[in-house]
Amino acid sequence: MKRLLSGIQPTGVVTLGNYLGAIKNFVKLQNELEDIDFLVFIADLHAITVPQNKTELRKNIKTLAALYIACGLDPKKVHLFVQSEVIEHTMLGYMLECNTYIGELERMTQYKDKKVKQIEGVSSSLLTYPVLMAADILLYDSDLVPVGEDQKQHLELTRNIAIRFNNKYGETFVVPEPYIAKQGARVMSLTDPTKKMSKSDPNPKSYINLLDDINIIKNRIKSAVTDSDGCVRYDIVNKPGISNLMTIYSCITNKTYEEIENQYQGLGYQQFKADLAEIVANELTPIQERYKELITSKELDAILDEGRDYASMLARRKVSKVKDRIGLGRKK
Ligand code: ATP
Ligand code: LTN
Repeated sequence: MKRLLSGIQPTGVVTLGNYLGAIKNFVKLQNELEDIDFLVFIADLHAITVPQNKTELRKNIKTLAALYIACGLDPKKVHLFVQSEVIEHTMLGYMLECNTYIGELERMTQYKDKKVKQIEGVSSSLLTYPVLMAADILLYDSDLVPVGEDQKQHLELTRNIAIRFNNKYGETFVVPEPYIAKQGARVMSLTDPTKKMSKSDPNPKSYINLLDDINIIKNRIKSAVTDSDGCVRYDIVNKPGISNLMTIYSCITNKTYEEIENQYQGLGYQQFKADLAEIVANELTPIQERYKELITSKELDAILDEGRDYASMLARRKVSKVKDRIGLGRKK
């Protein structure tokens, strides 16, 4: 049996980028892979590496949990939980920090990017963020970690930490593999297709919030930045805007770029965008409906309780083993 694990931070809204790059792939893996144990969590401890508003954070945790299920994660197949409810994440994080060098952390691109955006100073947890992420993964002996391309460097570090620990203390951790879906790994901004679509972008027109009004979503697609040559052709270098929209089209319909190009030959961008707006709307409408049912139901809490209990059971066992390897506490 293979174990899969992934997490998303409950910061701000959930975008079409998060959906196509992460959540939709989780659903696909859940449905296609056999004999797997799949854990998905809401990375609230990661979220507080940068300042968060207390009320917003609480709301975002619940919203993300409901959205995961609304997007198709099946609680019978996946254990869904909130990271901070399994305290072993921080315990293992600390033990791994003792085996990670500051130089390795200072090299992380995400740290360098986020560091310069901080107004109130840079928290030490922003630097140690990837070690907590390594702990999330190694705690459960995860074999496969489905993430977007931007997380590849963190996965590489996780592998290095695991190998280093195993060499020093004896075989303790499974060395995980990243699983990066070929398509949807990088959905770009609708206003600047050379930048990734990001929920922290100050311009809301640059992204699609999964829970936005459907008409707003359609308009965002219709007004997305493209070039002026009017030919629906995939060319990421010279036509990044239309190529990005084709990626979205292809991810939802499973049509290849070639099929899309043939379908829209001579038809121009207006028709293509109008169709894509409908395709995205049809994908998101049932998700929004299910979300509305879930967010007020008791079902959601029951799902998160089950996930927490299952994850805690695995995590407790692992931490006890790691402490023993290091020589912490008293011998049992
Ligand atoms: P921010 O942009 O504020 O850094 P984010 O939107 O990248 O946040 P995360 O919580 O860091 O959100 O990412 C959640 C998951 O969604 C990750 O697996 C990430 O790789 C994926 N993801 C995020 N943005 C995109 C995107 N534009 N295209 C594809 N996948 C994405
Ligand atoms: N760092 C990731 C979220 C994340 C994660 C993880 C993903 C935290 N812990 C463990 C996979 C496995 C992000 O920012 N997208």
